Amino acid sequence: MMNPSKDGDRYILHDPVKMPKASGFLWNENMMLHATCQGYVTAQFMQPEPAKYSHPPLMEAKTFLLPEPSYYAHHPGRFVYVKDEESAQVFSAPYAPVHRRPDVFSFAVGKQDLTWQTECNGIEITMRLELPRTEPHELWTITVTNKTGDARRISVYPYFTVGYMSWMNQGGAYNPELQAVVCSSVTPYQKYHDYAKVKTYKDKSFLLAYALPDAWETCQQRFEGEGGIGMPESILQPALPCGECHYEMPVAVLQYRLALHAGESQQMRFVFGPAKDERAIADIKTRYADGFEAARAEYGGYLAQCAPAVQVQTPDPDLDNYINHWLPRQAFFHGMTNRLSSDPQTRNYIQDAMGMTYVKPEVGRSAFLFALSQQKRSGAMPDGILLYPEAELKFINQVPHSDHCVWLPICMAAYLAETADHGLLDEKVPFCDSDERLTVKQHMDLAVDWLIDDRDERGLNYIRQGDWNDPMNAVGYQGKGVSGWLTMGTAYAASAWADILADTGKNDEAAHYRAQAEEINRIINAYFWDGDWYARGITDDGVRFGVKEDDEGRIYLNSQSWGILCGAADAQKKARLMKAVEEQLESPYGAEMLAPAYTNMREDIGRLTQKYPGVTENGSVYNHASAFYIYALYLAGEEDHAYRLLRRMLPGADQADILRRGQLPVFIPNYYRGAYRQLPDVAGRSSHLFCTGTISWVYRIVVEGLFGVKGVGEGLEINPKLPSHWDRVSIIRRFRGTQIRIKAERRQDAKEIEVFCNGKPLRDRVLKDIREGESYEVLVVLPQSSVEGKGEDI
Ligand code: CEZ
Repeated sequence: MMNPSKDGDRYILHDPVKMPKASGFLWNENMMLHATCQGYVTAQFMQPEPAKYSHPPLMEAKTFLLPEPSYYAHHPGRFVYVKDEESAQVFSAPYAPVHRRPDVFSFAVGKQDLTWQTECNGIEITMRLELPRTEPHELWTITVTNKTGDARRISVYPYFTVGYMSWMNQGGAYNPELQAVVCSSVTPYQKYHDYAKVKTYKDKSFLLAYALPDAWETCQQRFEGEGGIGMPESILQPALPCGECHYEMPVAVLQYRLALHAGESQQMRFVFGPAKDERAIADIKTRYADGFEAARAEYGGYLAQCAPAVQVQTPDPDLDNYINHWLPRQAFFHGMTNRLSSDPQTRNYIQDAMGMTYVKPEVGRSAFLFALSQQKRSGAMPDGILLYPEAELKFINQVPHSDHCVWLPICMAAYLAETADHGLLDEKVPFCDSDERLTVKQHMDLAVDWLIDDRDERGLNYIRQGDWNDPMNAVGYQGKGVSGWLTMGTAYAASAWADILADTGKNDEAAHYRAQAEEINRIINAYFWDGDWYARGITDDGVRFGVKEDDEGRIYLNSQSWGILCGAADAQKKARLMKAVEEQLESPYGAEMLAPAYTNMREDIGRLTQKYPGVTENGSVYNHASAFYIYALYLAGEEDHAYRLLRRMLPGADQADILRRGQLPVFIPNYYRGAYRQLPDVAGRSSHLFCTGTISWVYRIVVEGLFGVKGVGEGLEINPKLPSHWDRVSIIRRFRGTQIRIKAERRQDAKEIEVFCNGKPLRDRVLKDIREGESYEVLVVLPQSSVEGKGEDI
């Protein structure tokens, strides 16, 4: 039985095995946590670098977020074993590690909590997980209910994995004063000067209980004995051994013997997390002693800061639910946490700031200023933004990419459209390598000029070891290779910047950048147009790729999307490239990033071609890239086509599709497996990675494209671009301090879009002089199948 049903802002899954990786995520200001329906959990917190308190069973390499999670028997998780004291039957909640099929099961993903319910043989366990606003504490409420008409004697064992903490020092013991299992470790290090950092770390993992346990165990091996994780020997004994753990793998497991009358329930509370020392654990115990309600209210207050730009009602309730609840939540998560990295990639940081524009614009504003304060005086942007003074560029940020300046004007344009806060451009900001403080406007000029200058004798942008596409590391490492996409990025950035300059009355400068964009577009068409679509780049050896002659990687989505966005593609080119995308890249799960996926290393392109076909950049339905294309389709006036692809970003609406993706529609993932024409059996599977630049673009698409409620200098432009099969929608638009209620409907007799506000026609479809607190009722009348506005700016 698989029935993910929506219940307001909560999705409920009723089967623990059909979509085993179905998951939800929770976060707060210092941690994030990803949990599956079966009870596996991946959690990390910042101190200030990402750290763990529930580790895998082997020492883990420090890396960035993996493209796809994999789960295995000893994967970190939070579970409850239950033993019937009379029959000795055992099951576990939510499902792993015993894997006994429950009689009743649900996994409910809410915006503020995750809840599992498992019933076996008349005993029901519900596990509810919440987080407080700032501290990395998991707040667990576990309720045990006897659903039968008879008295039952059972033992219940909350089992929280601690895993392999450290090769230098790890152990664990039950602390009776704290009523907690406390596992201790020393984060491994070798350089003496690291000691100063390590000694401040929260190197203890604790499981704190508010109900007195009858027994406990702290050593994984002693807990499991020969029975293994599926049937630990020690729970078959009357009592857990109450042992200590001395440089073995620690675990936190407690035993409660319960005698429950017919229908009786017992509730227990636990806190699980990292701590510096026992004193800190004692403080934590006091903090939550009166219950979790205060923490819940405080977290609710944090989430309430997320004020979505639109609330909608359309003929597609699942899409509504995503737009109204989950999209703003996912955007807020990205912008508030920077994906829990201390050196977010610059392009991610700036795009996440764009997403904040729609839910909490002041955070987006500060992020633009902060990013610009790390710009070089030359105009170049660094590969990552360092969020605290000692932070360092790590992983991919040590590889030079040349696209980071592109995102500044493009994303700032969205912020300015939303807020009309042109004062931002006059703020003075320093550089990372100079004390000079220049205005944001001057910083932006430098960024765009840097892009314009960073071109070869043909006028094409150097790619170095990557552009938006991280693993395209061999195209230009010799200093000659160029990127078609990035050249388009430069043209698009220059024209976005020209628009901003024109909006602030700087017409001459605007004309200069516009002319630059036009010239670059001419060059793009001369070097990259391949007859039916745009090529992706030219290698160090002068070989064009992403072209008809290529057996693999013949067509790349980004060069088509950005060929439209930058204005290089005329109507004929647009029509041709859209046809090519439809034929070669579109799949039932969205548009793929490239096709055919590479099956062999191309040494002149790089490690992208070594990735598994259909995975991440090698031809998956990479949602971030799909979002660029959808945005471009709205720009091109292709609303039906755009909606079709937008809808495919979300699992559903039908159950077969949800099953195939293996994910609930509570977030848009980084990608769905692609290479649909090569590997149809796995195509469509979700990556389950909920950190993705897709989100801010989907928000922009929803606001500017689908619902057409984009801010302009003087007010709100109203121009919905609904798919032709939608007859009506209603939108509540939160905008510049007020709420505007909009109803749009198709009418037989309508010839063109007409917009009325409080009964009066708005001729240019712009609602002006918006005053805070004033009420606005807008009616939009649309012709039967609107293709109005084709090719207009959005
Ligand atoms: O990371 C994303 C980046 O965060 O890949 C995007 C890029 O634009 C984003 O800034 C496209 O390349 O290093 C790798 O090979 C990884 O594939 C990362 O590039 C990737 C994801 O984490 C995996 O999808």
